[in-house]
Amino acid sequence: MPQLTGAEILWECLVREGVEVVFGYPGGAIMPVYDAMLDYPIHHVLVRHEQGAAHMADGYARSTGRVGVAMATSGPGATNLVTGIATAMMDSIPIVCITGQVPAHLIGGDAFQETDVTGVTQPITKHNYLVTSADEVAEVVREAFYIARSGRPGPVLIDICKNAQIEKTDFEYPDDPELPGYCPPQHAPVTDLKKAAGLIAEAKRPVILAGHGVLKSGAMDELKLFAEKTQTPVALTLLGLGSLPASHPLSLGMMGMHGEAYANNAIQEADLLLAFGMRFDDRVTGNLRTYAPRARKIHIEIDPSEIHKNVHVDVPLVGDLKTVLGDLTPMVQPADHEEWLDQIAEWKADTEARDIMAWADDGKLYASHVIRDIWKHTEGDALVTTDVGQHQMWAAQYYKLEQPYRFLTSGGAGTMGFGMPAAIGAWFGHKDREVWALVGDGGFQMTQAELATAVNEGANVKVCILNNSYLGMVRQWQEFFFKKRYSAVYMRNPNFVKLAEAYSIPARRVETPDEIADAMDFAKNTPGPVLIEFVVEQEDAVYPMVPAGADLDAMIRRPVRKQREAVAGD
Ligand SMILES: Cc1ncc(C[n+]2csc(CCOP(=O)(O)OP(=O)(O)O)c2C)c(N)n1
Repeated sequence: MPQLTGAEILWECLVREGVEVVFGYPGGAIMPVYDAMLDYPIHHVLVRHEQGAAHMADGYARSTGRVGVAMATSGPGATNLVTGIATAMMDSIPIVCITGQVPAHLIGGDAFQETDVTGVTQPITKHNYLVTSADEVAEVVREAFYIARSGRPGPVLIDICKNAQIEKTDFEYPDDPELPGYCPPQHAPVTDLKKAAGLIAEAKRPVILAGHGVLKSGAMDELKLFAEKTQTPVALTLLGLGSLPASHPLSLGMMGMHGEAYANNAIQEADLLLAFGMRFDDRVTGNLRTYAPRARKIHIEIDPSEIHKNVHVDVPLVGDLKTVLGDLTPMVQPADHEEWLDQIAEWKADTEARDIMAWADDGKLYASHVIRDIWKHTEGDALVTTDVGQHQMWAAQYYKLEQPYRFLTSGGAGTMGFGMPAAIGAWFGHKDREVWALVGDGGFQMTQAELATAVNEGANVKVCILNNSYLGMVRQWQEFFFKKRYSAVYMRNPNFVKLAEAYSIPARRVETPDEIADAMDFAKNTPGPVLIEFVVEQEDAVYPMVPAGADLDAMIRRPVRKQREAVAGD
């Protein structure tokens, strides 16, 4: 049996786990690992801030379904990962973060750059490990990857003491992780399936709520089959977008705070909700006391701790969504629900009358128009990442997804600064595909240093800054709920085109709608990173909007065009 250092064992294990790329940043407590790295065929991406590394690993994982890997040194290096780990945790993303730690004999003594990283990350990881000797490395890495990707996926952190990286020990790669207490459920019990089939047979106004779990378990075909057989309309969560093609006649689009009004109306009027791999987040339910008051509820979910957490359900089906739907669909009868679908179509017609796309001719540059045009130019087939704020919601509304795994966005944590590094990570998984990062001027500046990473790696990422010179979503809340008293939301921004040029990134500024097409062609035809700044309407708002905590159907709606013109006097 060969004797290897703990650092070498780590890389041996990463190679065996099929890791192709690691996003990281070195420092004292992880130097033996960086030294050993030179002897292994894994590409290391040197980021400019560890937060960028975590988001890149996350973007890689979201777009490929594989485990993303981020690496950092102890203390501040590790704590810089924290936002990215929390982001991955909230959205169930499989990443493994490897951090250096001070030598085991110094732990607890406030050694230089010592932070209790397993303590800090305990609530924001699916699992974490402190490795104090080289003997533990192989088993821990094997377990970490298995835990990150299985069941409900999530981030796992491995904190490795410096002595454990240096010591030598026998290396043998464990066959299977031994985790007797960890058995993610697969099938739901037949008695529960029968109960669910009974409720489905009685329903006259059913709605499916499709969440991230559809994509996580790869249950897109099963969702479509179930929806078509039972003629049940499908509302999607932000992270569920792409799980059913937007053009499918049963798709209701996004639900929730900035969801389609007719999707929210349908939920409130439904007599049966079928929640598939979603967790009744407050942004999708609004006021829980008045949520879907007439609906019985079936919840298919792999994580038992989600059952009855926010919403009490009539029939929980705990298991893997793809497996459970595969079992359930043959047990249900075909239905047509014609009246119900006609009612929803009526609500939908009213939404279309309010659509800002009907105002495409007023000469102004709206962020939503820009996103719609990016959708057209990329034929809806690009890999799109967003940051957080108004542009994120417009992207969810107007980048109509026909395919899964194309839309990467920080949903649960709502992490500004996510979009651009996530796009770089996603590009590593899909070098053949167009990758567009749609970011706000605020969020972009949180991780803009990763422009250097994009240049160094030649990442073919098109960065679109939707610049409204405001922290737009906060401004919108101040407009709606704080009597337009704007507080700390105006942004005096740098010249983004010059900034890009400082990184040798080709860049353009777009100020009018007729410049969009040219800029898109320029971005598409220029290899490597490109930056386009769109100077958009400053005080546009995202509609509809359910005020936080309000009833789901108490939406603030965009006025229909005639009403708006009367108000504006134009
Ligand atoms: C790290 C972080 N800090 C603060 C917030 C709160 N927040 C949510 S949206 C938003 C404004 C975003 O502004 P910008 O990036 O310019 O995008 P816009 O809303 O204008 O599209 C803020 C500050 C957040 N989500 N994340």
